[in-house]
Amino acid sequence: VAGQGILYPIESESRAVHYLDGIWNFRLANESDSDVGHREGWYRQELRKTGQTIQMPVPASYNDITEDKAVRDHVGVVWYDRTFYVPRTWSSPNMKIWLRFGGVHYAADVFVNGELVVRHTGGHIPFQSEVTSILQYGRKNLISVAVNNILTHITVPQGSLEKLQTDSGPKIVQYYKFDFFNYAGIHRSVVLYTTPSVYIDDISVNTDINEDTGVIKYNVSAGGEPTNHSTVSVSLLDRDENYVIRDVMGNEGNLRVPQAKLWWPYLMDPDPAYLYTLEVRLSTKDEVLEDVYRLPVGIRKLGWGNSSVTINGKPIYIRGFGRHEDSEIRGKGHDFPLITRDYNLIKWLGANAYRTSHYPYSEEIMDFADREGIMIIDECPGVDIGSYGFSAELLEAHKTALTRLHQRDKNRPSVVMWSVANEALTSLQGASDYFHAIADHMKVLESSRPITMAINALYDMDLVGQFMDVISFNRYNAWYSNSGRTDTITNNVKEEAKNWHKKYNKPVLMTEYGGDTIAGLHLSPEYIWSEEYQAKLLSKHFEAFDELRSERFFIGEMIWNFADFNTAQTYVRAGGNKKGIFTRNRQPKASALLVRKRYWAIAEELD
Ligand code: GCB
Repeated sequence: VAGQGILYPIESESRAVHYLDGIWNFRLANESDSDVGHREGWYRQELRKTGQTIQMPVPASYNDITEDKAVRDHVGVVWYDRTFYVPRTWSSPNMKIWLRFGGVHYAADVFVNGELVVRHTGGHIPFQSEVTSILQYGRKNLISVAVNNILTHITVPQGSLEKLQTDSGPKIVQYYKFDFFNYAGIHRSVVLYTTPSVYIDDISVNTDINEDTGVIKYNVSAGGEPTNHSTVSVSLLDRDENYVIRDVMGNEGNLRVPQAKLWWPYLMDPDPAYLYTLEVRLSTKDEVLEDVYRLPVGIRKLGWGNSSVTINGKPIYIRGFGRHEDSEIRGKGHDFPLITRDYNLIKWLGANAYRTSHYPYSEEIMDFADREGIMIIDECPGVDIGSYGFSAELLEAHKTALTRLHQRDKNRPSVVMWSVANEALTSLQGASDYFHAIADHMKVLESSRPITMAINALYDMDLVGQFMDVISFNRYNAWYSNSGRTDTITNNVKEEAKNWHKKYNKPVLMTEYGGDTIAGLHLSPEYIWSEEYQAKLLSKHFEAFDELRSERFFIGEMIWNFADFNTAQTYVRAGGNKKGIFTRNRQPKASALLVRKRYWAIAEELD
């Protein structure tokens, strides 16, 4: 449907991109009167004229930038603004200008030159608005953004607002059950970009393999006012930019690529992550410019059954972890040096996969996965769903979150599974109908990837595994249960995996296990919170996995977590969650070396 696309803003001969990242002005709205800025019209003029502002980087979470607890722990609305210029040359009846946000947590109201241009809810997904008629060309423009971090019983994820009696009177506090800090702000890039007035709104690709021929099924939709005279043509280029297929007409069809180079995960092939480029052209017979968009395409085929998930016909064995978008100072803000180092560490470990626990990660992070051959279990923000009840409104919000995630990531070869939730309360009454509806929704959106969900209910209590294609389970043996008793791990893990398989007859994956570890704390014989303990805890799991690997249904292992990360303040967290095999600053703990040895050994054996 036209107007639904959210293609990544790329430059081309028909498109210019202008980043609005940098230092913006910033102001908190009063916690006890969150509406004050809206009511008083703070967006009608520069924020500094309505009160005192401070400088705030974009992209970044605002929480850890200052020395002020009121900023870190703020509940409700904050305001950002900046001014910018738009070149006079952008003013043309043949051009449209778009304002696009990669992600703002949690809800955003965006104003340009005092006019509301878009409202969006859902902290991890891009949104945009056409602003052609609102901009002032060759003159100064003002952009103002009100960001609200409040989570309720019907947001995804859920949270709860409660009143706390403090020494200075009652205060509203945000509570949530999930185990990561509710960072907020303009987390990803803000861009202005141009398209011709009739433009490529969306592209969908789906790939298949027929012997050694790759098949790319594509669909292009146009936006603006496409007339009968507008035509779509597509071409395919190989990695060296040679045309493989040229100028096929039509907005949908199948491209056949003889002797196709397939997209393989990291290490399953000496030349993993092969990407073609689909070059899409939309032209009209009028004066309007031709639009050109280039989309990377990996040709691969997924399959799944009762005991395996396959890629290009070969069963996959997942070796990876759960992660977070999290780092010092910037919180959940996008940062190229950080994500580049993360991928270097992932490859250094010999890992081949991770889960985007517990929300969609930035598009830039996903691009790396496509280019490096890292398989992604793409998780929607449905973490701890049901903690504050299941309701019809929640279900709608959850479906919307899945629709948008799918819309954004549907073309990515790296995405090998959708995860519809993490640790929902799946043994509660109500969970069954709820997740039946969620699974149906996902299957309508798409049927070419398996769906899963990270479950922590006990296998005999769970009500929803029946709706999934792959059973993922999280379990903290010798941490939350039997702390200190690493001698209970191996058997428990083996038994549990087998029981899940017995119950549902589906492939089984362990998506979380681990223990908190303070880097530099050494206690021997191993004792909880020490580096020695983490290494022992992981190695006891490895013993279970090695035995399970001979059982065909067990398809992978994921450590919790890749790196330490920040959480809400509680007495079970020492400066955040410390279950990383890397510190928050991405330096290895002893366990990282152990994992590296294991993942490379498995790669050599299986890939
Ligand atoms: C879990 C959650 C994850 C937590 C982890 C922990 O089960 O899925 O979000 O961080 O446990 O460390 O407690």
